Amino acid sequence: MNRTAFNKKLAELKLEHQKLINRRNTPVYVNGVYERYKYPVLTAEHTPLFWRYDLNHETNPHLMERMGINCVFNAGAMEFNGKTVLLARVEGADRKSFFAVAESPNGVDHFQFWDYPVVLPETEDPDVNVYDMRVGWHEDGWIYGVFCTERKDPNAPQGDQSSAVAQAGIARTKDLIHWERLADLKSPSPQQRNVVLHPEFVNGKYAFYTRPMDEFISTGSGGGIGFGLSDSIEHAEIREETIMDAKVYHTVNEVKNGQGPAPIKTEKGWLHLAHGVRNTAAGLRYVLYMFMTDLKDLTRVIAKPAGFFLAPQGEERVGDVSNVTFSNGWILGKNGKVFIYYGSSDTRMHVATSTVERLVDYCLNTPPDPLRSAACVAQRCELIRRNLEKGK
Ligand code: M1P
Repeated sequence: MNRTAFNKKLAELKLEHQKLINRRNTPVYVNGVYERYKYPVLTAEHTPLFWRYDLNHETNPHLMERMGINCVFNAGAMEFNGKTVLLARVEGADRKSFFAVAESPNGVDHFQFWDYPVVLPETEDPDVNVYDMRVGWHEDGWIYGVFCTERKDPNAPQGDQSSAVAQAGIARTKDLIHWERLADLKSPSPQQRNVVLHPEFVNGKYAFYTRPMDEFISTGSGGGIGFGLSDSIEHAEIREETIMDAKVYHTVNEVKNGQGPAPIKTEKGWLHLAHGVRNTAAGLRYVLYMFMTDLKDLTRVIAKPAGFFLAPQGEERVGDVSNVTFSNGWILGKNGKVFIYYGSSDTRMHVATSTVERLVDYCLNTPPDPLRSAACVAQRCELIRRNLEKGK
């Protein structure tokens, strides 16, 4: 390509990219509990062109994408300097994930990545892959990022290039640019994923939601959302893990589950968003569900509506790992508005909005799972009877 053609093509690419960033997003009514939005808020195409292309005609005369981005998903979320920021999981064409900050003025569109991705320091045992950061302020004054760090299983038999060990990595920052890496969390479980730092001290200690697992994919005996305390954050160690929300046969979390973002404190209890995984003939299905815990005893579940809160729909169903919705970020905004960020099928990011009032109502007044078809029918008949008595 000569220089003129190169410049013309580059101008076209820039225009298309800018159009995508500036695209307005609109809410779509769903079910009264939340609004989904028409467009994903982040995709691989949202990443800056200068992350992917060599923009120099001399070294890249064909204007080829040199370092592709595969997908952008499972982002942590927080407010920072008056903006909504997502700590996105960006996966390169090389399969490695890294974190990058994208900010928006309103939380639903115009998300734009900062110029550089997060440069995350390593520990003495380097991470092979890092992903799914939960990010937020702790009352100790730091912003913490807790994420999954994955390394090859040192005990994998020769020739096995896929067995891995997952642990919780911890880093802290004040500006989302300079990060201090702390020691990985130690816990009684051989593997951990979906570990989340509670935003407040509990009995003067750091509190974590955990997800103990025997193996990398299957949780084995370790299923359920756990909870544990650590004296230190620099060398975090949980000696005792309490399972507070176990996996249950024939539910949306029969295979495994995991805490989503850090819970939101309300007058009636802590609001939790989590993902649950069930088996299907087509593979695992990941959906979001909610529950509430007691304000004093953080391990006591006080309400848990039956089934899923949000499940993959339309294009959300398809991607690198299809039939997945996964959330590790939400933000409590002004006037009790809640922005729920979720990844679909390990490919892109979406937003749904609700309010604390609606989410608490959903949790406290939606019937729990009665665990048997006959009991479910009885529940539904009761709703129908009440509605018909009111003349529909
Ligand atoms: O591929 C689906 C999800 O799988 C993992 O979640 P879990 O640990 O509950 O199985 C994570 O890798 C997550 O990022 C991914 O979306």
